[in-house]
Amino acid sequence: GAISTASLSERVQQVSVTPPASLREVDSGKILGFGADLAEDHPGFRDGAYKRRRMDIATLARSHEVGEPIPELDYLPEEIATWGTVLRETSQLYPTHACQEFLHTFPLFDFREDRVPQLEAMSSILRQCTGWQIRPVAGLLHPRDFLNGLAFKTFHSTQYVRHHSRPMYTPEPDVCHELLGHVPMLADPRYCEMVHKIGLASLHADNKQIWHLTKIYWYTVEFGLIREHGEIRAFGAGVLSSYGELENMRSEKPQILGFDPFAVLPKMDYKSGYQKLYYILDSFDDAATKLGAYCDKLQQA
Ligand code: TIH
Ligand code: FE2
Repeated sequence: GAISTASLSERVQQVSVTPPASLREVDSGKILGFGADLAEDHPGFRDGAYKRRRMDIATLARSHEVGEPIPELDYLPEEIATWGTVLRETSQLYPTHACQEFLHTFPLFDFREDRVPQLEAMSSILRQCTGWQIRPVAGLLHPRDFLNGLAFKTFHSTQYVRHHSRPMYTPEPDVCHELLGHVPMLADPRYCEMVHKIGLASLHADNKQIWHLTKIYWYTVEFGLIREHGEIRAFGAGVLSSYGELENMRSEKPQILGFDPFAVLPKMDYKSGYQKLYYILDSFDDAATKLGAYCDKLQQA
């Protein structure tokens, strides 16, 4: 039968995704939100000095070239104080709330309350542990580009500090979230294997599949829990970087379900506070196997 023009162009669009051949071809400039553009409900919206600072840091990220060291930032006393508070408070909960992989790698980074770690120093430790690296980004990156970065063992990271008025929870990624939530986990080889699978699958994914992979990423890398000796522990970065979220995950409030990459996953939500639903893994190996099966199916589709 004849193919209508509409369905033909749809099909052309589906197969015309040209995946990046190297990290240089992954665009780090499509920023969806945050960065220097703060919404009205952002805690820093009425703070002019904070907004200017964010603008400067965003400009620095935009000028970074692949292969160059990440520029160092002289953090201001107020930013150091915020980082110190986040580190001090979350650290109190790690021994009882964080997964064993996190507790194992955390000391490698020598985190101190009086110094915000530099992304370049963190990146070089990661390179030695797992071969992963950090690339600076101005704000929340477009999901396809962000996921594609994972295929090249690269984690796009913000460099600014959350607003000092709300250290225990922020609706956006900031350097405290990247450093405390993501960096220690990216020093664990088994965990990295799972994250790499998501990245590789994203290279050839169409837009609908990118959306599902983003949700998979969200409910594992950002808000995932793992079962350990009958206890519920956090490995998701959004949990590990937020004192409030760590408490929330152990409270009676949220629903906790077993993770399945084939299942329909609910819409992501970070604007209305703590998560109402978390997914739990039995192990990273198990998750990598399941994700492998999902990615094979993607490639055949
Ligand atoms: N809510 C996290 C925190 O306060 O550290 C940051 C985010 C994680 C994921 C989206 S925003
Ligand atoms: Fe994150």
